[in-house]
Amino acid sequence: MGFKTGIIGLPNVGKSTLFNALTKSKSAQAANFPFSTIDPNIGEVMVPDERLLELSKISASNETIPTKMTFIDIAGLVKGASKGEGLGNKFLANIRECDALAHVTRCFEDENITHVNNVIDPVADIDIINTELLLADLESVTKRIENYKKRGGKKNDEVLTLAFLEKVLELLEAGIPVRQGKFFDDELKMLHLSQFLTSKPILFICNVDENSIREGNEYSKKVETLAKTLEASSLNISVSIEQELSEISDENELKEFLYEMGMDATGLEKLIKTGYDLLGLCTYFTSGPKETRAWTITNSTFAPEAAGKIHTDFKKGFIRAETVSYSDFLSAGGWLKAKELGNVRSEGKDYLVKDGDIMNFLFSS
Ligand SMILES: Nc1nc2c(ncn2[C@@H]2O[C@H](COP(=O)(O)OP(=O)(O)OP(=O)(O)O)[C@@H](O)[C@H]2O)c(=O)[nH]1
Ligand SMILES: [Mg+2]
Repeated sequence: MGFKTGIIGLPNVGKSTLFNALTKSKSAQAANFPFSTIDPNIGEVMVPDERLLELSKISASNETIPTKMTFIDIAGLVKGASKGEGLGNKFLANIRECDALAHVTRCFEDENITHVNNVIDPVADIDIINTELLLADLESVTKRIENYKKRGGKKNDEVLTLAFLEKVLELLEAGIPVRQGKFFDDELKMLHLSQFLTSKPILFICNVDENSIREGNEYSKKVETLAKTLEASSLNISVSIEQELSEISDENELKEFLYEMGMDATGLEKLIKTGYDLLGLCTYFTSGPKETRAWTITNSTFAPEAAGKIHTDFKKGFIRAETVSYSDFLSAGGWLKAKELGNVRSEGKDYLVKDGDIMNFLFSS
């Protein structure tokens, strides 16, 4: 499974409708009552990338395979969830499995669509959810500290872990999400393993009405300001526009529709782009007559690790990688000419793969 982005938010704000539009499916029930989602809906979305199609054309590939991103539509959360209110803990466990969170906020007015708190106030809504995530982390870190103290371990790593957990506790008690803490390298490793809910990268999605898609509205502007103070990003998406877009399969028709709405990209494209930036992800390619394929890696991935995305044998038996940049590959018109021009480099295991690189891994089996 690819990188997992969890769609979270208050009940009835449009999470499942967005999920259906993104995954071009009707698999999630979307309905005008709170808690219509109970079990999470999981769907994969192909990551659109124009470079992939260009490469495939050049290599005359039989197959073109995009990389994918996974979205998880999670049940709505209400005040008291960390204490089991609403769908409580079940919901929190679903969030724990995600790599990043897309927090949908209601920034549209429509008196026919119920708001659980009866007033449109996305800043207050965000505060409710952030508080619940914070309380859930607080509970889990307190439990872990108690366990460590009970065991009374004196080994170096146990002492370090306890110190780390106490640092996390201090942050949370001050109402600061773990994501905003400053950690040293050795603490970052522990942080990665700890899976705190407030340490996950977060993106606020302002679900605005159709007329506000270009400029946003008074609600989305407030969310934007708040996101900055929380060191997070925000994105305006009109879920109802996305719903309409998802039903258009013809490329030209889609472009025309976007043009008419004054949009330069679909919400899905914007969401994926922001998601990649947020998670520090990039894409490399493999390209030949059999297939052209995109692979997702994190920035600062060494060549053997990147090779391991394709197959563990590629990583184990890694010898070296032939590498050419996207623009060189394009201007040369393929592997052969790029080699002739001296644009194909031979890189070893210390090479950090760059976004857009076309890679050919040499390995021993
Ligand atoms: N007017 C308007 N209605 C919307 C929009 N997005 C969703 N809705 C409606 O809001 C209601 C709730 O949408 P859902 O997608 O089920 O909401 P949810 O966040 O998944 O709700 P839960 O699963 O209960 O937490 C549905 O009736 C949708 O049609 C929107 O952009 N504009
Ligand atoms: Mg739902």
